[in-house]
Amino acid sequence: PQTIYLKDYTPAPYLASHIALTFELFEDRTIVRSEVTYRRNPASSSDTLVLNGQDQVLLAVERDGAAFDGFTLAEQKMVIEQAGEQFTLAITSEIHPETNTALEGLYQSQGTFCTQCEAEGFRRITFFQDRPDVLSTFSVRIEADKQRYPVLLSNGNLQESGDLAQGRHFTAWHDPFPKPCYLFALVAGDLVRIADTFRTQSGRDVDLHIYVRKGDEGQCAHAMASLKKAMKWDEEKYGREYELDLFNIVAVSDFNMGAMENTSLNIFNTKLVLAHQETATDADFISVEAVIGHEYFHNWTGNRVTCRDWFQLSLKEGLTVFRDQEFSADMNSRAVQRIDDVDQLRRLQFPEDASPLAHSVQPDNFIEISNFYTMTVYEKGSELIRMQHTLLGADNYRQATDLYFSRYDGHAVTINDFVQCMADASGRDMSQFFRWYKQAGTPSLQASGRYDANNSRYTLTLRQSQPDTPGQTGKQPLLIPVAVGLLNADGMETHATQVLEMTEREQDFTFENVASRPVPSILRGFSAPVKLSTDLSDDDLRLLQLRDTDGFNKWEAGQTIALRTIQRVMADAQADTSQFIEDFGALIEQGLRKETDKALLARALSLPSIAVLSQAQEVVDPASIDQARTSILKSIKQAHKDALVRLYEFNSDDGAFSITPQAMGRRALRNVALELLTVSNGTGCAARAKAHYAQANNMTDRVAALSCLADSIKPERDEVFTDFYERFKDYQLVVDKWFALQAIANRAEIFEDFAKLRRHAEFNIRNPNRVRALYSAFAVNNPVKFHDPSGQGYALVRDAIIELNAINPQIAARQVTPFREWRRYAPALQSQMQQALQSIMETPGLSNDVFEVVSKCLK
Ligand code: B3K
Ligand code: ZN
Repeated sequence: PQTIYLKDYTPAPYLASHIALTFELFEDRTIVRSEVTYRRNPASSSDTLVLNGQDQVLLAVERDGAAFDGFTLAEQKMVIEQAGEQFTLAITSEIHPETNTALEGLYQSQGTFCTQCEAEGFRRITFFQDRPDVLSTFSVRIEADKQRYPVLLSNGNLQESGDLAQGRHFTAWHDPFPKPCYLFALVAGDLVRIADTFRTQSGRDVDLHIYVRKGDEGQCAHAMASLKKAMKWDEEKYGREYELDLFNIVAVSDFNMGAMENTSLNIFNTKLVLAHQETATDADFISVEAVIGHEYFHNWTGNRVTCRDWFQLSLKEGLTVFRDQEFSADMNSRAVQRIDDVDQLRRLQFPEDASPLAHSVQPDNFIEISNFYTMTVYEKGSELIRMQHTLLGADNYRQATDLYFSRYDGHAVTINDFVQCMADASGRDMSQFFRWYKQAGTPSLQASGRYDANNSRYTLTLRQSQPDTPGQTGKQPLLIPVAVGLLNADGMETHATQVLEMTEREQDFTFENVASRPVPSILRGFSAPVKLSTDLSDDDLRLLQLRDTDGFNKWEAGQTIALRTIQRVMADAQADTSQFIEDFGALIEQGLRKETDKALLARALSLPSIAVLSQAQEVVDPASIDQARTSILKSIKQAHKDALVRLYEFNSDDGAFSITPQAMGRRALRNVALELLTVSNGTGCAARAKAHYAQANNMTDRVAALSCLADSIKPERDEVFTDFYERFKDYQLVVDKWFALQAIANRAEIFEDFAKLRRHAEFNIRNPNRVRALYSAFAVNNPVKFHDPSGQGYALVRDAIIELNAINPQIAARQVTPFREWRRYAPALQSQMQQALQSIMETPGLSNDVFEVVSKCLK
């Protein structure tokens, strides 16, 4: 496998300002004809045209209308040397979507033809310069059987449609905005359409269509409402209007990731479109809204302004994640959104940054770009945009994005170009900030305070350090925005939030007019993606937990206290936790008051996850973390059972279902109470969870009940799981939940259960959602059993990776991530993880995708 380097970037030798495509879709083959006029690119010194092509049977090549063979075919490339100034190439090839299990390029999902071209799927459709800096307008003609495929869609506007001989028909599409081929899309199927319209700020009406399989049309209202909210939000917050007349969303069941922002024809995983209270949880509703927003926002950040090369992926992804997070914060609760986003960053990105797969947000090299759609590029990338927003302030940030859009609409640019807009609009020098894009690893930030009573002065000393990561040592200090406020001993805020700009390795910041020893609230809103450690005492943290004005830090203080408590118990099972348990009781009492923010309290009443706790361990042993964590949960239940019952009852359903943030908060709080009440897995617990399930009028409560029963060995477990399956077996997304909820069971029977699930008639290794429901749920959310000392957990994931390698390399490579931190585990686990990786490495016919991640893990 070949490594590709950012430093080797050169402009495309040829421009391709327009491409005309014709698709003839049949059951056993698809014929694709492309016609492109190539013109030498003045920015390039080369006259060798290199077209990428993969898994195609080449049928014919014509140059300027005559048969042509002046090319060589090598390694998925067609090369034409000394190709000339300007000429037209027409290429016809045969492809096989009906046997395409990689789900890249053109493929079929349950009888619907659909495409996925990002990053490099277009080369499986026709020979073309498959790189994001080649921008073309597209005309597309699609021909197919009319009865089987009444709906034929592509990007842009419908130009023409009509009937053909032999029961076939066609549509013709034109997309007037030049785009890279990774944004091309085609859909052909028998789908139903939900229609609505949106009037833009300038008064144009845009048709909005969502296409789903028959029977799913009742689950689209939330997606449609979310789309309209997103369109309005982008006008208000970024001044961005949608400029085509049509916006289509198509939902398909077989999809490698969440969704794809193809111009005016977004293709989605059904999981991120369909939502109804009976079948979708509150978390599902939230993610549908977020991802509908995310893909829509790409219209400007990604499509109208796109990436020069794939090293710039975070240009569109980091920025668009930031945009969707802010959209969600505006639509729901800002503090809750921030807590959930940071929690996700810590659970999933921090470990990546601490692993052999650590890479910078703008990577320097890759083997397979699909492996770089990572939490680092997306979520850390979003944190980098957020810091720029913090440093510039909202007004300058908006000026900078306006500048970015006006400067680069219709261009393929770099992250550097984006950051330069931040610099130009604000007059700030962003060069030190740019190091965030180039240095991998999560920085550590240490804070210690000194109070000088004589001068009423408080000095905060901050120290930063950057860990070494593969290929990177001796890193430079970063520009870190540290948002700090001060509280006095009574919990009053005496100094409002101030953003300290740290630029040195170690730096003092002084606060004047501090009348008494303060308690600092540091890194408010998680103003930078760092690991913070402070010299705050448990009492200081308790004060912050109760009185901080910053919702995020209030939660964070509680989490830090919990972390310290769990660590004490891990060090000594007899450690005194009485203070913690008592304080926890006071928190529970808060839930009995009407005015309490229930969503925030639900999060305050949740202990840090094993994934987060693992990061604080020198040598990770999930079983011992789980033991300590569970023993504290049991003590909480013992001490506060009555209060928890009251909390559960006080927050019981008030009748009509709704998805307002308040209603979601109430359900979350009640389900946290349920979880605490059922932690001991006894007879009473099972009965309580079963009753909760039986009374549920929505999926959130049903899933909560099932997850409380998952570890149980009581008969109620099977009763409820069986009922759930029977009730929802026609809903694929709910069957996914049924698989996942069993895969996360931390109980002795898990390996027999797992084997049964793997053989279940409804398990299908070709369907990525099902693979994620069974294998990712197990490996990521069942850390105790994945890391079972017997090695059975590792073995079953290893076998799946080997099997998937030949079916769907992208999905196979994803399944490797739970192994990446193998060196951090206790020796007995470590060597078994290493062996699993090694045996994957020895698999014949290893894909580039899997090769890259496994070889990097072992290095
Ligand atoms: N841009 C796509 C991701 C494509 C992944 C390709 N392997 C979805 C998104 O981030 O919006
Ligand atoms: Zn995206």
